[in-house]
Amino acid sequence: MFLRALVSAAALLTLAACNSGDRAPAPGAPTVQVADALCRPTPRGRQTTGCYMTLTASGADRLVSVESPDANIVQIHESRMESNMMMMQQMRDGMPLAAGQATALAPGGNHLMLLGVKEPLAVGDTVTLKLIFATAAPVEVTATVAQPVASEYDQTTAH
Ligand SMILES: [Cu+2]
Repeated sequence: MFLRALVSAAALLTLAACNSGDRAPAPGAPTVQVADALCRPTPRGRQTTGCYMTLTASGADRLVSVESPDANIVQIHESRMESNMMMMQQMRDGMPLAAGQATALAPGGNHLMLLGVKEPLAVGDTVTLKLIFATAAPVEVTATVAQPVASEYDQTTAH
């Protein structure tokens, strides 16, 4: 009787250890879907470029930070008009994501900024981006290097 209790206690411990090592999200845990990830080619002689995509979170969340093996730093930027000039600045608290609603990172709006790109990026290359959220599990995406659909904004700035 005593031995049996010991054995089942050991089995429970093993199970607990397995569960804590397993990082799969619990059923019903929030997730973020990423679509149409794209980075611009790096302008000649520059190590900076912009990346765009569409994020849809299952529950209210926040894109907190982004990492890439292909750039030293990735920042989340917002664009705004100031005295007729398109200015951009880092969103230090990240970018909020409303539940079930597609949020675009797009030319002329919010975007990801790669700083210190390690190898020049040409059309057809890919960039690996790891998106880190406040609640959802991180998502790794492979962005294609391509020119985004032309917009007015494209004529005045590199991103
Ligand atoms: Cu920027």
